[in-house]
Amino acid sequence: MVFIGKIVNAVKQGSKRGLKRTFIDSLRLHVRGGTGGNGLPKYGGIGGKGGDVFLVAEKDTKLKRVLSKLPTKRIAAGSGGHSETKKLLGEPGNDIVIEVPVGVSVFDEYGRVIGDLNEDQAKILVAKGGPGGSPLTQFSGLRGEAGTIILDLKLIADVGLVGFPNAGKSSLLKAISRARPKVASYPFTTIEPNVGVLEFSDLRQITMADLPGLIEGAHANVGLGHKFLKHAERTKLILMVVDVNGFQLNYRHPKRSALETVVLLNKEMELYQEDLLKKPIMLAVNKMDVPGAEYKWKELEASLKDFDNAVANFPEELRPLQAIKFQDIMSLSVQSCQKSVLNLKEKIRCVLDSEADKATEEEELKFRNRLKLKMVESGPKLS
Ligand SMILES: Nc1nc2c(ncn2[C@@H]2O[C@H](COP(=O)(O)OP(=O)(O)OP(=O)(O)O)[C@@H](O)[C@H]2O)c(=O)[nH]1
Ligand SMILES: [Mg+2]
Repeated sequence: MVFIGKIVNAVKQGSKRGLKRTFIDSLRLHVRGGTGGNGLPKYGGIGGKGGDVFLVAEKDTKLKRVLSKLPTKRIAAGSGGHSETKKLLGEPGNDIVIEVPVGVSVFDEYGRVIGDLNEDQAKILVAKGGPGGSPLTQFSGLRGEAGTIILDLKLIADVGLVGFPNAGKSSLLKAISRARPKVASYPFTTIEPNVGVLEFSDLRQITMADLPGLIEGAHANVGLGHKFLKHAERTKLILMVVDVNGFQLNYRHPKRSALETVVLLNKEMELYQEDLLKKPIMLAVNKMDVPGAEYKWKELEASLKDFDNAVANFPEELRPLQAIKFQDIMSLSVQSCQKSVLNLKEKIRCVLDSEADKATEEEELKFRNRLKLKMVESGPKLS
């Protein structure tokens, strides 16, 4: 109990830095393209172009490694060579290629998107080198582009686990994949996301990200805040995990029933980004092995059948504007019922497969409509 108190205090008192030290998911860099080399007016020589700065996505790297590889956060590509009598065309400046993890979005300092690096080896230009001196520039080489860029890493996983602390999210990932996240009986055990792979007998693989626990008030940066919810943005399915016994952070906080935790998670997700609620969301109610769980589950199940109504009866400050429409709701015991875990694994696959089918149908429909339109415009005229 004393330990829980310490953790909670550490989190509350803003010494979160200590907890989050190991995981970097955002990085600010200053990039500058090289200056173009000067031309040689006497002989019409053209200066070399300044080098460019690129980012390239690399499967196995981490933002932390990017930082440790760079000598400084100010990166400048090489300048172009000047035009010389012996070499009228100046040498181009050296490019710089920075390897970043797959899943990085790049923004400029005003928050405008420069590009997304969602696939291995995807490459974007972040600072163009200046042109070499030529008659257009009175033979002086021009400066390259320069500016601050922000790299923001969002994990790419098919499924994102969202829940209050201690609900058993990491235990589930451990039981369902080969990942070995830390599991413990105090809140905020997971302080950085982990990704595991669910393997099926037909070699199909589904990735699942275990995210740090959310608590009520996360939108106001309570606990670890909303920070990690951004990783749920790119998942195809959100799996909400709740403890059938509910949750209480400590004696100073209200005890929340399982239904209340579902509603509060609904609200926190909505406050983070309404669009998250448009994704397919499944609910897994865990710890069914504890005494009295069956009764609590029956009660919860009844309320979830008419979730809109259950939400409407909540006080305004806890109530989300929009109640989640769950794709599937199930109870399980990660710790003592392997069968329930396997059942969940299959259901996850079913939901993802039916989502993929829906997307394919939509694509086909769009394609057929485009084809029809073309036929009307340029096909044979039928009277
Ligand atoms: N009785 C019971 N305990 C469980 C079950 N699943 C997990 N636990 C226990 O619940 C505690 C919390 O489990 P975690 O997997 O660390 O929970 P979490 O949701 O990842 O927690 P945070 O990382 O703090 O957000 C651990 O002591 C687990 O052993 C279950 O099915 N039944
Ligand atoms: Mg955990």
